[in-house]
Amino acid sequence: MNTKQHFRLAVIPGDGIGKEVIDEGLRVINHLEKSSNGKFSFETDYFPWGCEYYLENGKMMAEDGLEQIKNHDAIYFGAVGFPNVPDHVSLWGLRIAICQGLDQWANIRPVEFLPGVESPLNHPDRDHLNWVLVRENTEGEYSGIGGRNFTGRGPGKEVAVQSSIFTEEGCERIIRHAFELARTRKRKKVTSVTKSNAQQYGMVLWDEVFERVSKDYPDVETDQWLVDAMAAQFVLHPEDLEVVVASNLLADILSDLGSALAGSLGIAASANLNPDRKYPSMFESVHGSAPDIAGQGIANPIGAIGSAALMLENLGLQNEAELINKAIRETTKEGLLTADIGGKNSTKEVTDGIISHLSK
Ligand code: GGG
Repeated sequence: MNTKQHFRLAVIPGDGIGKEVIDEGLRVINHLEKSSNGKFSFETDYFPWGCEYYLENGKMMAEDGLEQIKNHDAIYFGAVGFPNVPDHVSLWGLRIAICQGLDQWANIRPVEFLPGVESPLNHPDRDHLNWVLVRENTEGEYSGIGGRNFTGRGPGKEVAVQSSIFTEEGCERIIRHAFELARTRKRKKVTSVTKSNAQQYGMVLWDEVFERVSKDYPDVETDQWLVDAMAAQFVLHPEDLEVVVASNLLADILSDLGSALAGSLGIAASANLNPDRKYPSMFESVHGSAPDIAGQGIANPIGAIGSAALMLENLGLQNEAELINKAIRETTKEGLLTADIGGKNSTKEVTDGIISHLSK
């Protein structure tokens, strides 16, 4: 438990609706801080990194950006990407640069079904479903190793190579993290997902590590799936899911599927953890910058506010994190909803609703 009561946050609003939803999360944090009677306080340092910064400076973040944020207690991140910069440039230049540079190797993405939120999932126990994706966050398919056009075979014959890296240490630490997380949950179950019938080196190594590590956790139920079958399982038998651990790319895809089943990407929160606590962890909603709705005041703030709750929990403020999560559920239950989840409310109205429930 962190006993420090004054926290320095590095705030990176980023692009598009990232800027809008981060303001809402900070409003919630400010409210809790004011009501805490001095129990805890926050100091925020803003970093204007993102696509606008790129267009002015030729890079997504400052040259010494990691140095500037690495001594903060946590990083609160909006979203990255805008149509004026290629997506792979913006993603690698900011979000992945931070996750890899600060060794945030565990990306935790809970899938929550909220009361009053319509879901495409027709399931008798829908309101009680919840599971969590544990995403390996620094290697795998995101190794960044590869190249294009190196054969010199001429127009129309370009070749691209994209390599994945699976290290035994990298697999082991994320798989252990999933098992430890499962031990804190009701059902105590870990599902490992790969595509090891086709990816015969890295993902076979992953499977072997999973089988070895699982022997240290005899109290935790396990199963292993191929990702294609797991995608169907998400839709057909989500009640069988508890903690789902997978590689960088596979868990990214499955977490979008999970949040879409829960109603919208707009409600999905996430934490990029450095569990070793050598560097700060980073908290961000799962959704992207949504340029199509940016600036209209209609973005769903719940993903960012839920991410703020994960951040407070990580800083040792468990009660406040629970208060936020409860307030989110009460707000959706009473029908205060943005358009992505079938409502007509604005970003600010939903946050106001959440803040009003914090005080009740
Ligand atoms: N807040 C999340 C965000 O900005 N996501 C951008 C994105 O495209 N992420 C892809 C990934 O995490 O692999």
